[in-house]
Amino acid sequence: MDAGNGNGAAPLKIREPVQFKGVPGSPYTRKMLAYLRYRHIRYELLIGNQADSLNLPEPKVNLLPTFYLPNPQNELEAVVDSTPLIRRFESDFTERAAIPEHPVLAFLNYLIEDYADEWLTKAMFHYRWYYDADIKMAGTILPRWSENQAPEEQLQEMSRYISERQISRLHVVGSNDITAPVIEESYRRFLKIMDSLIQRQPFVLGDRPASADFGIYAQLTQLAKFDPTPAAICLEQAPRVYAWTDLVDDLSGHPDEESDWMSPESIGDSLGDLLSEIGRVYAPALLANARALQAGQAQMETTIDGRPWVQPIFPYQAKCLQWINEEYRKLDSGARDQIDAVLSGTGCDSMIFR
Ligand SMILES: N[C@@H](CCC(=O)N[C@@H](CS)C(=O)NCC(=O)O)C(=O)O
Repeated sequence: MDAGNGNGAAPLKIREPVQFKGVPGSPYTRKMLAYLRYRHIRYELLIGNQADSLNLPEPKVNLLPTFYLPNPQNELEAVVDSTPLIRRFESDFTERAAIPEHPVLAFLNYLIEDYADEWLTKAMFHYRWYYDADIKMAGTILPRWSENQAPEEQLQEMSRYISERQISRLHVVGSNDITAPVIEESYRRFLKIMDSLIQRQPFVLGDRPASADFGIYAQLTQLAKFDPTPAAICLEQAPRVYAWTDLVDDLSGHPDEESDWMSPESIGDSLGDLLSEIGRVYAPALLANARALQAGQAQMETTIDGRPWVQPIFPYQAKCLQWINEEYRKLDSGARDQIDAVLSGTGCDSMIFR
């Protein structure tokens, strides 16, 4: 009945071309596009309302990008969330892997990808909807990405609607007048760290790109390339990062030698500063969020980088903390010891529950 899939437990292998819905202003759409290009996986991107006429299923949570993939019954199902999606692609397509086999590198890749997806995106959303020049830019262009032929009046109405809605949601990611300096200084430190990292090696984990690169790139497609305030900062302070974002866009011609992953011995020197930045800002945010959720509070109040941080709790990010720990528990004791040594003193060690 279901193409020989027996008890129907496992989803069927992904078929090409893989269809998904997305827009250029969605960092996670860009993450998946660049990932698929590097992996040589054929895709069809359904932009804006192109998916509407295709009678495709709806996801449980409406997020972009939305992928349409076979379920165990060989029916198309709508699937969201780039991080697990990438793991599913990695298991169905083996050439040009974007997750290293070495367990220590794979764990660090997971952690850095998660930081990019969940923390760097705060800077992206903050800059876009906090400053007038950025609000004007996003308000003007976002509606045109999905309805470019609509009458001007309708576009202006959409622009007002989107801007008001997103500005009213700034607090959801923790952007407010109290946290703005924490977010902005963290963005500037990240740029500096990334600029010197990619001067030493082209990608986070060596000479070939990993999913962490696609996660970082995703936020930079907006921060460095679209929103005027953070783009000017990037151009001024980290031109190498500005250029890197263009390069990661299409790595279809980049070689994929197994020996191109960095050696685990050089992790401390290469990634120490980035891990310390993650430990400085993202670790306390995840921990305070999990504590507040557990205590049944609606809001978390903590100190990040020596300054107050207030934000409504974010149940998804409590899961992020659990998933980081699941990744850690998958490791054997030798790999755990290596991770412990690398994370020691970075602040990231506080995220691991032993
Ligand atoms: N964790 C998800 C996040 C996806 C996400 O948040 N997408 C945004 C657009 S970039 C979205 O669809 N937000 C819903 C909305 O704006 O209503 C992933 O990695 O794919």
